[in-house]
Amino acid sequence: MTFRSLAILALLSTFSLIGREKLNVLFIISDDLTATALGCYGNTVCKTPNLDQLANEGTRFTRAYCQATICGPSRASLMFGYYPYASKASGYTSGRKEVGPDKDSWPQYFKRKGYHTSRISKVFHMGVPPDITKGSDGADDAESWNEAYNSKGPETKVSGLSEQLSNNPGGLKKGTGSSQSFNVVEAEGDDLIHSDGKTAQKAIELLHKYKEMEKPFFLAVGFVRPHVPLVAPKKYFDAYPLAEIVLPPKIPGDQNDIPQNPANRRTTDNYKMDLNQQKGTLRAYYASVSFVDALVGKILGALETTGQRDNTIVIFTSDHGYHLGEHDLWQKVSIHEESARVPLIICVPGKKTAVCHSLSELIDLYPTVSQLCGLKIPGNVQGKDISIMFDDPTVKVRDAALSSGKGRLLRTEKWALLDYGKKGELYDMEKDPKQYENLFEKPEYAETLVMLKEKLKAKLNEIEKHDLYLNK
Ligand SMILES: [Ca+2]
Repeated sequence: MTFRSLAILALLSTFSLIGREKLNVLFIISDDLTATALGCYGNTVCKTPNLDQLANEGTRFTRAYCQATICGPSRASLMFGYYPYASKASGYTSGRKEVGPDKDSWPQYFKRKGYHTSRISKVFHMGVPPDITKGSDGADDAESWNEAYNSKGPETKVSGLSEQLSNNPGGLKKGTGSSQSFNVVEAEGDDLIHSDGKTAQKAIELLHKYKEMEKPFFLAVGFVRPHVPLVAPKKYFDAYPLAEIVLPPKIPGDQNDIPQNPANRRTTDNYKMDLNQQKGTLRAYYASVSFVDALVGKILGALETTGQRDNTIVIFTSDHGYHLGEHDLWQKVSIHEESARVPLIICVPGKKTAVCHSLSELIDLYPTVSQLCGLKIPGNVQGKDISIMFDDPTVKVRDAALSSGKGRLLRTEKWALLDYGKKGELYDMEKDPKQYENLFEKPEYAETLVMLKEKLKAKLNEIEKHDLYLNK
């Protein structure tokens, strides 16, 4: 071999190293999954061994918050890096038309920086179940991906034991239609009949393919469970006998100091659910969560067997939380803790395992993962780089987290202010982490309330002033 060909060979291997030296990103997002349902977040009934294992290997964030307690705006926010207030993205949108064609989404930015980006199923917003039964793109952003796949599934049209566990599915006020009722199917057959089963299978196929690829990958995998309808293979239901299901405690008068407004109307009373229906809903939700957990396990297994675990950042989260009967509330939209807090587990190669109690927001993912992958953080994104927390989980980057639904949540370490304009809720999260005693109208907390309202106002002003079209 001549000196020249040796030099070319060395140059080529350097180039291929540049590609593979960058960490890959495996981003897994579940739909409507509350942290309280996971074993690693303290649930003693719901079985989530694979996610518990991931938490043991990575950093588990205990105070991570979504920016909106509804699918569409939450996903638009985390995927484009803007608060819902700034982008005005709400409803059935990816966020693209609101932020404009010249802004990169999180994966699009990685794509422009040399990553191969791919999507499987619901990452940007999709209607569940309509977009799933059609196998359509939903409100996807095509510019973000090199390749994208939808996972068509039968949802409630599958054979199996079918039940409707809310007696008044369409009877709530506007905005809570039948797609949000508790339809349950204990499905016959295996995982692969379902949309999520197909999603995991496609993810495994791509991980095998990417093993040989020059470029690093950004693979986004979206599961649609435990979003309703609560359809999953029967074997996951069998793990939860109805008699073993325990509802959250029912405290007399618990609903009395919660303002009646659109944020808080998804109640047991409004859904007209008896005790067995409430337990049945919880059981079906747990079955759906265990289904997702098993599929996550399969994907992580493929990451391991293809030898890519050590050079891939793994992220697991959800678009928002969910109520499972706390305060007799169900579903999302509420800005109480169970609905606004999200599970967030991030496993970064080479970093120690940790539990991080510092406040963080889903909008922080875009800048943080950019930083971890050695990419300059775009100046226009509104989240914060929290990558330092992987070296020291006690570091605090934020003094408050902000979320929104039909109202706004300002969450500091000690306080939760749920602001609905004139009315509101105030909780001392150190003394009352389950949010039973609303202090909003108590005179002795008037000063605290003023302090928190000013903090919220300052935060919102800061977001409004942040010009979307500067600093790119
Ligand atoms: Ca959702």
